[in-house]
This record gives sequence, C-alpha cells and structure tokens, in this order.
Amino acid sequence: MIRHISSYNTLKIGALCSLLLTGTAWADAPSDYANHCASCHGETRLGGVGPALIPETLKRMRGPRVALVIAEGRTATQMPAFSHELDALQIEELAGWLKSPLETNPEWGETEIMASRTLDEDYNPVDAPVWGSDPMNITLVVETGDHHVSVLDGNTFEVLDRFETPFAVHGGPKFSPDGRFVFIMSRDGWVQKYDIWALQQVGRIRAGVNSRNIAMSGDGKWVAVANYLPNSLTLLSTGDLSVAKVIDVKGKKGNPSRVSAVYQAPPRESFVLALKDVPEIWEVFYGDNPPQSGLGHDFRIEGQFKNPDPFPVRKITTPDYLDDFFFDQSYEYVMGASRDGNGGQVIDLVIGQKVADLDLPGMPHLGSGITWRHGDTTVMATPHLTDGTVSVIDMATWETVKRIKTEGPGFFMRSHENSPYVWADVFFGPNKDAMHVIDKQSLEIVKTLRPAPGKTVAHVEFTKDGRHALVSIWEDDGAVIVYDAQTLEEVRRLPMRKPSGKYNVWNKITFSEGTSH
Ligand code: DHE
Repeated sequence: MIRHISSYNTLKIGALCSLLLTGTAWADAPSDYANHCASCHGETRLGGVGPALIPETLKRMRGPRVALVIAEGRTATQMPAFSHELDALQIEELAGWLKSPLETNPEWGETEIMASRTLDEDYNPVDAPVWGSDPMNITLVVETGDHHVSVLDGNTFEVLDRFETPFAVHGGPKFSPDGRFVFIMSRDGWVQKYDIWALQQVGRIRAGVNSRNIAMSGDGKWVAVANYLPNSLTLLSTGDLSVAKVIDVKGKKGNPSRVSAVYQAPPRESFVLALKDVPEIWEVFYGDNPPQSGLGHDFRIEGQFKNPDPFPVRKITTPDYLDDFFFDQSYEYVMGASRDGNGGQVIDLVIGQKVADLDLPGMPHLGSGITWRHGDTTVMATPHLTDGTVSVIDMATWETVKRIKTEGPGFFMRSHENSPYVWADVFFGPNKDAMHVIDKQSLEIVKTLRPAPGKTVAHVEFTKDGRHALVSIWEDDGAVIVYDAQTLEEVRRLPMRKPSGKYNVWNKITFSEGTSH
C-alpha cells in the first residue's frame, strides 16, 4: 500500500513537472489508447482479451490505481507495464480519459450477444462424473487473484480441477438444479458454462457490457443476466447459451433503468428484479402458467387466456428505489434495501404492494442475508456495509429483534441447518482479520477467530453436512481454511490466489437456509 501511494505521488509529481515545463501540452489520450490499448481492450473500450475500460468497470479501482496499473502492469496477467512507452503525463491523461463515460451507450442486443458466443469444440459430455467423489458435496472456490475457479472435493478437500474464468467474476455462480453444470458471471457481462462432471468448460457468451449477477430458473432452462449496461435483462437458454430474449428495462413511464440484481422465485416460476433508477420491482415469468392479470395487458383471446410472450413482465411500483433484496422462504415477500442505504421495505409479491418498513440503517447487504428458526419464529440476519452491526429481523412481524455489535462493517454471512452458529465477517477497517461466530439462539458472539492477523478474512461456506466451514484468507497469497464447524478448530489450510466466494453444490441447489440465494 505504501508502495502504491509513493508510486502514485511520483507519477503525479512527474505529470505536474511535465505540465510546468510544457505549459498546456496535454497528451492525446484517445490516440495513446488506440496505439497501446485498443488491440487488447477493444477499439470501443468494451473489452477484448482484456477487460472493458469504461467508468462502470473502472470505478471499482479507486484513486491512483488505474494510472498505476498502466504504468506498472498487472502481475500474473497479460497486462504489461507502459512506463517505458508513455510518460507520466500521458499515463495520467489516459487514466482520466478511461474514467470518462462513453460518448454513446453501446449497442448490445441479441445480434452482438450471439456473435460473442463460443462453444468449446473439444467439450465432451459424459454420462457420469469423471471423478469418484460425492457430486453433491463439491465446493467451488472463486479465486479472484488470477481469475480461476478451484473445484474442491468436499470430503477430502482435494482440488479436482482449476479452470480459468472470465476477468472479475462477481456474485454467486448458479448451478443447474441437478448440480451438474455451473454458470459463472463476470462484471464485464460474460457468462461461462462449466460441466462439473466432465471438468470442462462448455462455452461462454457476453450477455451484457457491465453486469450485476445471474439467476437460474427453477426448471433449469434459463439463466437471467442483470445488466447495468445496457439497461437490460438478458435471458439465455442454459442448453446452448443462446439468447432467448433481451428485455429492455424501461419503467411504466418509459424511463430506462439499470438492473440492481435478479433472483429466481421458484414457487412463482419467475425471476424477480430490483431496478436501480426507477421505483419499481419486476417479475419476469418463465413458467407455463403466468398470472392472468397484473401484466399491463389483457392476454385473453376469444375468452381464453393466451399469452403470446414466453417471458411476460409484471411491473410493481414501489414507494422507494430498491437496491439489493432478499426473499422470505415462501417467496411471497421481498425485503428490499433502499438505494440510499437507509432503511428498507417489504413488498408482498402476491398483492404487489408494500406491507412493512424495515429498520435497517447502515447499508444492509441483503444479498448476503440468511434465515434460521429462532424460538417459535424465523429470523433473517444481514450484515451492513457501513456499520459494524449485524441486524436480526423477525420475519413474522418485520421488527428488528437485535442489533449485534461487531468489530466492523461486514460483507458476508453464512450458516447451515446442522450448525448452531452463524459466521459473520468483518470486511472493512482495522479488524478485517476478524471472523465472528454467533450463537443462533442467544444471538451473542461466542468466538472471534483471527486465523491470519492483519489480513482480510471473509466469506464462509459449509460442506453439505455442515460439519466443516470453509473461510477465505482474501489475499493474493491467500488460502481457504477448513474449520471443524462444531469445535471451531482449524483442520486444513489450502493455498489459493485471493479466494473470494465459495459455493457448495448441495447447499445451493437445495436453497439451504444458511446460504444466500
Ligand atoms: Fe458483491 C454477491 C452487490 C461489491 C463480492 N454482490 C453480490 C450480490 C449482489 C452484490 C447484489 C448477490 C448476487 C448473487 O450472488 O447472485 N457487491 C454488490 C454491490 O452492490 C457492491 C457493494 C458494489 C459493487 O461494486 O458492485 C458489491 N462484491 C463487492 C465487492 O467489492 C466484492 C467483495 C469483491 C468482488 O469480487 O467484487 C464482492 N459479491 C461478492 C461475492 C458475492 C457477491 C463473493 C457472492 C456471495 C455469495 O456467497 O453468494
């Protein structure tokens, strides 16, 4: 970190001196881009071999880091250092220009999406797994350090395969209902299909230019991709990754909107979307029997209900803009966080109206929420991104039961039906090396683990039986630590490159209450 700051200062001082010496001689960033960057990142900055270089992607690299990456390159990637070819001023200018918005919103419809699809010619489907482990106890580890996924045997913790992913995977990968295939999404909108039985990639397609997350339909036929850029929802066929439909996201009044997140609601045979720029929540139906009203059109033809659209959309107006959200176990209620990070609301999907407010200050991260039985009720708990608190909410009354004070703001929580504990990380601040273990009944922290002092320790996943908890040391020379989930003792440490999320096939396809959906 110290090295970063000092290098950046050197760059800035260099740029300043250059300016003083040359007056107003600004470098020509677009032509520097064309000469040095376009061959990998695309003439339109939308990506190629390298990631897209647009504000939507780059704003995650705050402060000096864009200029530094141009100057010094990125280790373990194909990104070279340009400090020998571009001077400090040129690098500063280029970094600034890359953070400016594109002049026009990119066209990324069905034609462009389909043109990006590649299906691997050497992919060989198999009738049974090519390995001998329990197929339901496979855990995938996303390693963001060098953009790979490790396929872990959940019994032996042996790595069965390690495959390359698109750049910057975000959100939970989604498994087919039988747990055989997994779909992985990158922030640049790539969706990768991988066959866990065959340990082979099946193909990839770029469903958006800047995307949020994906959801799998309950019947396993469709993957929905929530996009920021363009303002759309892409529906892909899971079989061959072809485009089933691209839905332009425009509210009831015609205003376009980014999609904050999409999740599936299996009993309703729908995808539910939160819109970032329009106070509406959408339901996109994929089943054979969508509701016969509330879709904005009357689809009765000669008295019979016939819907010509295979993916009809229902738009529900909400009192506030919603960001991320969480379902109750019946999928009737959506608990949404307000876009401004203060408070939330409960929307009843059946009647299409708000039924309660949530007392959730401090930017709750509802996508990480989990539920469990507490006494004679079910509670939901969520960490907060700007507050050292875990909020516990009674899902019958929507009242906050407890605010558990933690050592700093957290990102992720996990539990398992067979575990008496909830694990909650501290992701930000001086205590980012802490992992709290909370008793599900007393709602007290019973232990705080610090397996790697000074390093970020985050995100937990359980094995299928809940006996082991896997924790990431979220660093480039990091590891996944396997804990005995009862004794809280460390059992194994598996070296990994900046491991982030971990996903157990069984816990995911059975919608375990201890995991985010
Ligand atoms: Fe995430 C899941 C939103 C930043 C790592 N993150 C999610 C989900 C949402 C979300 C809506 C649930 C999607 C799903 O799983 O289908 N994340 C956001 C943000 O709005 C936020 C705060 C800002 C942003 O830039 O998007 C954000 N997220 C991050 C990060 O900075 C993290 C730590 C590192 C990274 O890789 O970008 C990060 N998010 C993750 C991970 C999951 C995730 C690992 C999946 C967790 C799981 O267990 O399912």
